[in-house]
Amino acid sequence: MKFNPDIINAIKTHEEIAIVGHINPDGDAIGACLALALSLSKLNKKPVVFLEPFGEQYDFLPGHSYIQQDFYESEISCWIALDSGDEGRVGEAFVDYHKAPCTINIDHHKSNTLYGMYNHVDEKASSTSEIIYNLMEELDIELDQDIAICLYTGIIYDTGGFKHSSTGAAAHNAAARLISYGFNFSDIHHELFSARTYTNVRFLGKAIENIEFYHNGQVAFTSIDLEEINRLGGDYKELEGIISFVKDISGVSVAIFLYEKEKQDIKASFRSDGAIDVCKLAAAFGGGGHKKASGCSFTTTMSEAKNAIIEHIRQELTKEV
Ligand SMILES: [Mn+2]
Repeated sequence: MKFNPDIINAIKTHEEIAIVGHINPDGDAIGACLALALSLSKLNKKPVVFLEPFGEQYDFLPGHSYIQQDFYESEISCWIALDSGDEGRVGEAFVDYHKAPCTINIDHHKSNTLYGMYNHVDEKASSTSEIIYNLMEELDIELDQDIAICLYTGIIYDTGGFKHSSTGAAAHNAAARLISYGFNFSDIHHELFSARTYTNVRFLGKAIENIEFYHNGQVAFTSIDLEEINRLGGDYKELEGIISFVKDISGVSVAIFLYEKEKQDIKASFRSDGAIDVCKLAAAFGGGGHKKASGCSFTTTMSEAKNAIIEHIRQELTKEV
């Protein structure tokens, strides 16, 4: 999908550019933000990346020096939001984003609300990193090893290592070119998909112990509350990967994972094999994502959030019969 020339012009004309990824950033958001910052600096621009803190597994990514946490009252006139489906996903940085005279929104989520002045939402792309790869081509920016590492990381994160249905020929073609820059892609796959901290394994054990099945085992629900997180001695950033483990159980069509970030601040993730559209499920509670992977937040207790979700799924499943 071609970029609107207005987006290309905006990027070319602004010197200082703020790049923001979604809250609780994942591999695609981090990879896309850092790749874009590295590319813009090759055009002699001054990029700044706003990202919330993220897990140590991404320490190997180049471009960390562009990251700033403090964005308030930023005077930067051109803002680019990446991989963020709506204003809420941009998080607190939206205050400054919204004030800027030029706002660009680049994403691949179908549920994107087109909140930017210029919007480039390519739902056929596997990841925002794949879109940034295309953007670099349109901006005539030469790839290098550092950029390739960031983009490759984003693409494999969102495609689950080229196995999700979102993976297209374009993702493989981009990856083929990226690995020609000669980095250790096996290490990146390991870092993203297999390496686990001991705390993460303990969280996983707890989550598995907590699983409850509904609808003849088609729906698997699990959760970890704040007390359990504190007792196991870690924090919520080490909860990655639990949802896909639950989804992998034979016979499970829909997996639900809830954790309590703080009291009355519940984060929910959903995975589906397509039997129900979890993007719609998340949207019913103010969230978003994709048909097979999505998420949302609740400002309720864990059991209220759980009951609301289970009831919604019950209605969806009985509707289809
Ligand atoms: Mn993404």
